[in-house]
Amino acid sequence: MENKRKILTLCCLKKGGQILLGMKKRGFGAGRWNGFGGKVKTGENIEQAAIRETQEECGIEIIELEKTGIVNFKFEESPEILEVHLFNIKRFAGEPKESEEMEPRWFSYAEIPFDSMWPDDQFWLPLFLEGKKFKGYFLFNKEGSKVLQKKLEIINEI
Ligand code: 8OG
Repeated sequence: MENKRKILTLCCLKKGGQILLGMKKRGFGAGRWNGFGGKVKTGENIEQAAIRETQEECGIEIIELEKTGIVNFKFEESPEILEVHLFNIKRFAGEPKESEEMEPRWFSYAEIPFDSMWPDDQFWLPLFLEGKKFKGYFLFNKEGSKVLQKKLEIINEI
């Protein structure tokens, strides 16, 4: 059977040795710290979706962003592939503020709460923090609590 593919965005912001994460308050991934993003809507491109979602979720206006990764996720026994385009926010305006969906907070790199994040993040987030570009594939169990298979490759260009 042909796998269905859903395109999503994920934006992360580094500043002064810290990373901004948001606690997802509702919906898919609720209770986990994550970057900002979501589904690409009809009529917008992937970058426009990334900018819109970040503004909606934490009030930050992205001025410049750079794609640094593409990661495909699949859940065991589901045909759907989530293709997540990961962006580094290079320039922005405004201050992070809480929204209905997310509660933002700055973390030093040593305090990143990996135990309360998607279980794949511990593998690729260190590469992101080092400024590397990468592509990856993660297969989760049905509940999304464990990584069953992983592929992660550093690349020069996306
Ligand atoms: O619109 P919604 O909030 O449902 O979008 C889901 C967000 O979660 C989107 O930003 C992409 C992101 N996301 C996944 N899977 C994973 C994952 O395994 N790790 C991380 N860090 N983010 C993920 O869809």
